[in-house]
Amino acid sequence: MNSRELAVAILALSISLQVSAETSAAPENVVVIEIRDYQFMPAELTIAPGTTVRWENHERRQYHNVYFEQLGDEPRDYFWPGEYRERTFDEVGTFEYICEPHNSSHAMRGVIHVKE
Ligand SMILES: [Cu+2]
Repeated sequence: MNSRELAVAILALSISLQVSAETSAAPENVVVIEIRDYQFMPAELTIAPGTTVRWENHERRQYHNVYFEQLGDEPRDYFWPGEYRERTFDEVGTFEYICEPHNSSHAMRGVIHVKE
């Protein structure tokens, strides 16, 4: 194998590894919102009814939470880097949420639009 063929083989291998890493991250019909630098990414999301949203904490050492006051959540359900929270949205509507400890300090909030 010459060096060009080797480079192509390595490229093909790295592409297949990326694909398998992505597909194993979250099940189908789960939409991931990443938390980094005190932000929900994306902060605004539109989904169809029945979709599950997963909030993943990708900080180095900061905990956060996902607090839907209108849904009667516990405001102190914090989760740490490497952990996540999930919620399935069956009803159509607009659902605002905040990170309760960082809403005032970092404007850390988001909104989920559930539409048919
Ligand atoms: Cu937070």
